[in-house]
Amino acid sequence: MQLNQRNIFKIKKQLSCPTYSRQTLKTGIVHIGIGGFHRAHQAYYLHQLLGKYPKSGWGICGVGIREGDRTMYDILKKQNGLYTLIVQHPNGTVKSEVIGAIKEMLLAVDTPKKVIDKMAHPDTKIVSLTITEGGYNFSPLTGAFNFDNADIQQELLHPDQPKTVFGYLTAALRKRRTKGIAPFTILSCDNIQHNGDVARQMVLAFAQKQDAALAEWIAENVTFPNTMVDRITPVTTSADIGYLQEEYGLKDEWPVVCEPFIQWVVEDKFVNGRPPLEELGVQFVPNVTPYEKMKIRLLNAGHSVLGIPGAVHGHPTINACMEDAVFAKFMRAFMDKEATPVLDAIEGIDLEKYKDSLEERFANPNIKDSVSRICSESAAKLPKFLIPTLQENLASGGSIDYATLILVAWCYYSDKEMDENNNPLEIIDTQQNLLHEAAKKTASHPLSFLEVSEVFGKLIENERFTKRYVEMIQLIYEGKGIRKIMSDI
Ligand code: CS2
Repeated sequence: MQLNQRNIFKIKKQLSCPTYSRQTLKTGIVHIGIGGFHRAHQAYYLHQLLGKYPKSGWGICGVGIREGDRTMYDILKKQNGLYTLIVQHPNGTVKSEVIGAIKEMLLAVDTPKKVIDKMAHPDTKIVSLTITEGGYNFSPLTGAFNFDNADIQQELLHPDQPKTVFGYLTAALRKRRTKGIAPFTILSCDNIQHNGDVARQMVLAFAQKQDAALAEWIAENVTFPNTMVDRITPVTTSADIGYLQEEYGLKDEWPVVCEPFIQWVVEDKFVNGRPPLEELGVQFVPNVTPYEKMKIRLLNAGHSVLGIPGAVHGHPTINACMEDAVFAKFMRAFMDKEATPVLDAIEGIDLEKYKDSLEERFANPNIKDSVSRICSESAAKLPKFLIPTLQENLASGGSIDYATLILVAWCYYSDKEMDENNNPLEIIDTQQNLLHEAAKKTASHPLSFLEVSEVFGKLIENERFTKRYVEMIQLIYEGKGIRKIMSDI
C-alpha cells in the first residue's frame, strides 16, 4: 500500500496517522531544506501541535532550493507530504507514526516564482532553515559573507532570479515590503553557534549589496531568533524502507529514523506570531547561547571525535565506536578535559549528567548512525564544532591532545581516502578535492593539511599546536594505528 492521503483511512488501522484535516491546513511556515533532520524534529513538533490545534494554521510548506532536492521533492509530492517517522529506542522498542505537518512541497529550481510568492504570502509567518553548516556562506577566517560565490554574484545582478537562500529571502521580503505585508521571522535551525545572529548578519550583508533600503527595512523589521535543535537522525537506509513494508505492508519511499530524545531551545522573538510550542516541551528562553554552545561543543563535536577516527579504524557506525572501550573512553576524555573547561555554566543544567546522557544516546544500538554521515561535510562542521575548543584551549594553556589527534586523523582520512584495512572510505565533502590535495603532501611537508586556511584559520601559526600535530602525524604515518595512538594519550 502506497503511503498517500487517499490511503490514510486504511493505514490508520495499523499506524498512528494525522488526526487533523490536511486539506484545509494553512501553511504558516515555509521551511527551506526538507531533509531527515527537519522531518524528525520541527515537522514532528508541528504535527503534534496540529493534533492539539487542528485549525491553528501552522502547517509547513517545504522548499527545496537545489537540484539535489529533487528526489525528496518527487517522493514527498507523490506521498502528499506524508512520511513515516520510525523512532528507535535503545531497548529495541520501535514506534512508528505517519507525520502530516508538511502540507505541500515546492522545488525552487523548477518554480522560482511560486517559491517567492509563497514566502511573500500573508499566511507565511515564519521562514525556517536547515541549510547545513556550510549554507551560511561565510568565511571561517574573517566571518564575512562570501561574495565570490558565483550564484551569489548572479543573483545580486538579477534580484528577480534568485539562486540561493539569500536571494529567495530578500526577494520575498522585498515583495512583502512593497505590498505592505508584515515581515516573517527567519528561524535558523542549523548547528551553528548564534545561528540566528549569523543568519541575520549574512542576510543583511547580502541585502546591503543588493538594495540598501531593503537591508535597512530588514534590519528594523525582521527578527532572527537563535535556536538550539537536537535529535539524532541517521541517514535512511533500504532496511528502514523494507521494515515498513514487512511490518505494515506500507510503501514509504523516504521514511525518517530517529532516536527518542528531542530538544528545541528557542529565543522568544518572533515578529509575526509563533506556534505555542511550549505546550509540547519546547523551551523558550531569553538567551540560547549557552545551550547552543553546550550542544555543539559536546554532542556535535563528540560525534566527530568518534566518527573521524572511527572511519579511519574501520568502525561503521557511532554505536560501534561506543562499543569499543578505547573510543568511548577517548570521547569522554575529550569532553571532560578539553570541551568542558571552556564551556560556560548553564543554570539548571548539570554538565556531567548531560555528558552521561550523550554517551547513552551515542551508544543506542538501534540508531546505527553511520560514521560517513558524521564525517560528511567535516570542512564545514569542524570549524564550528571542534576548532573553537582547540583555539580556546590554546589561549588558556589547556589540554589540546584530543582535538589535535582528531585533526591528524582527518588529515590521514583525507589523504588516503581508505581506512586502515585498505577499504575505501565513503567521503562526502564539497571540499574533498581541496582537502585531499593538501593532505597528500603530508609525507614530505607535515603541516600541509593545515594550510587550508578556509578551514583551519591561523592554527598553523601556533607553535604549541603544530609541534603536537607533527608528533601525532608521524605516529599515524608510521603505521602505529589510530586506535593505539588514542589509547596511549
Ligand atoms: C551530527 C548532527 O552532523 C553531525 O555531525 O553531529 O547531525 C547531530 O546528529 C544532530 O545535530 C543531533 O541533533
